Amino acid sequence: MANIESYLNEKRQIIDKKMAGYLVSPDKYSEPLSEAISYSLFAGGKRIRPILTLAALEAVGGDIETALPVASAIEMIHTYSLVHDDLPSMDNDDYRRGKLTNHKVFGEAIAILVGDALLTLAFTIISDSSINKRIDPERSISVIHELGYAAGWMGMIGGQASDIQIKNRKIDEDTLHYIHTSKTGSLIKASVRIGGILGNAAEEQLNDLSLYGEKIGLAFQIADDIIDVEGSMESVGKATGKDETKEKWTYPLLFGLEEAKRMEKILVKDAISSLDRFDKSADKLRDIAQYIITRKK
Ligand code: GRG
Repeated sequence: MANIESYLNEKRQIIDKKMAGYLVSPDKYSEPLSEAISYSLFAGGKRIRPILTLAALEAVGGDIETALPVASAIEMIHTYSLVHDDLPSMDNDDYRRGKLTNHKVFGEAIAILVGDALLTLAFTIISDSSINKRIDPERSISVIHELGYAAGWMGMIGGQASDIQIKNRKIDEDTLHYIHTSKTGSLIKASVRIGGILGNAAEEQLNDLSLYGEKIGLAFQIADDIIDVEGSMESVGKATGKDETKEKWTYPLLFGLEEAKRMEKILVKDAISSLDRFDKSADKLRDIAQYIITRKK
């Protein structure tokens, strides 16, 4: 756990460099949009999802160079979701990652297009065989399927839609569990699984990674809810205390802050236990699980 920050920093820089290489404007006409895309993509995100892909790949003994394009694409999908989530018709946020949100700077129409461009660019990168020379086509199709499923109606979009639809209504634990595991958990779980898939994981290993991904995915959103209660605009880089004012149901609101903290700890413990069959090669995954609930933003 001691050196997880330096591992995260090192991997963050590698991913940022890789992503920058994909953001070259095809022509002068598309330059204004690429400025808006870069604004959000390089606004200082933690890169936790692509790092999970790399760490899962390491756990099964793969070479991280193979996974960098796919990991970059995963971060693009995540950034798209944040840009759209901040829109006036969604969460209506003015700040994200410590900066004005995309639509506040470039306008709503451009922010929608930034999200669309990032989502489609992600799949363009993953399906480009000249970029992914070391990944066989069948494996690429598996990755595309994993991501389409996790980021779409069956995952992130489904959860986001429910989250919006139940606003201002009290919900039960099962519904909240569905929203958190879909809206946030699906992409996190897919990020881990994709690392395993790219590293040619055995079925048993992939099952263990799936369980790990599921547990940390939920823990991640509970931690996010807790940070919303305890953090400040300065420390988090976005408005805090919003969940309660909008009567959006969260774990701290439904169970109380202390119980939510107990639950995230249990999830992390279970996540780490699901890696029992792995040796030291999964230590980074174990450390990331702890980091997820100790982070301050
Ligand atoms: C398609 C119109 C349209 C909208 C999509 C899918 C969606 C809107 C939003 C996704 C839901 C969402 C934003 C979930 C919250 C997940 C979450 C905790 C985000 C913050 O992730 P971090 O902490 O952020 O990893 P950084 O900034 O570090 O990348």
